[in-house]
Amino acid sequence: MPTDATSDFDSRLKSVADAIETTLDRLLSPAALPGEVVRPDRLLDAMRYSTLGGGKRLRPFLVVETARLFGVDGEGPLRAGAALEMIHCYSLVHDDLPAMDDDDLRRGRPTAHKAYDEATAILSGDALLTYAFDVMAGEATHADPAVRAALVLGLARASGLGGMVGGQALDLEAERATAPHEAAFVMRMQSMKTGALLLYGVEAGAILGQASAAERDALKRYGVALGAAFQVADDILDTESDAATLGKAAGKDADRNKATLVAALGLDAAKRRRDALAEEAVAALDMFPRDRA
Ligand code: GRG
Repeated sequence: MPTDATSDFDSRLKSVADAIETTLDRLLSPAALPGEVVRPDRLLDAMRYSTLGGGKRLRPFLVVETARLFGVDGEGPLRAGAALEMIHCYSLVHDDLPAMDDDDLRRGRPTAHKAYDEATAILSGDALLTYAFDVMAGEATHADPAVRAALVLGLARASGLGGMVGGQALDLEAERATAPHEAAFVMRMQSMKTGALLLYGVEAGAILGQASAAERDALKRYGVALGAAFQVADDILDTESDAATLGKAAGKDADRNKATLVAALGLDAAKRRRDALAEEAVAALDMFPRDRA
């Protein structure tokens, strides 16, 4: 039986996801391109394929709900959330490629390189990455250019060398190593690979809301703990679903030296770590009104 708090959370998540779907659909329509260019229809189609109609939209949810804490809503947070989701979707498209995870399915449908072809999948990821910055820097995201510059800088840092892409590179390198991975390394790598974009969702909302230094500090502690909890939870789900299927899905990953907290600590300790991180995240929000945070 859902409690009032969980059903309220679920209905907010659904309403933000719907608004983000509409925003992405509009931003990725042919009308968004300047009239003088020859429209690369197949590329645009592949970008829409990988972006629309799926996903929990958790990162945009963090942008929209954090901005809302400061009374900011409407077009700005939706554009910032959509830009962040474009980066997330590009990372999934590239992560699924044969050179990386070589996956056939994503969000219950064929992956982009299966539905189109490898070159189109690579280019659609590239175009989503660059278009995200176009959207974030646009005047409709915020009237103040200093706010837009802070949003763009934060997004670049979260998604690049010191964030998601760097974390992915460390993860691939770690898999090639033969020694088991220390929990501290796994946490640092995952804070870059997955945590950076989740944390940035919260930070973008705080930038749009022009939060105080103390508020940003609390939100950062929340975002760091949430990102870590999310990744441990994902590792736990992976382990449990591999154990349940015990065959095809597990077979593909069976001989990989995966850098996960489940591998470093064991399943029970990983579950305790996940629960402690979730509590830490909630406690970091103490200074905000409980009903909205
Ligand atoms: C290839 C540049 C590059 C980066 C890849 C984030 C990442 C780095 C790869 C994604 C692969 C993956 C499974 C990462 C673990 C984190 C995770 C569970 C991502 C999926 O995020 P969700 O659950 O997905 O928010 P939806 O589909 O709901 O958006």
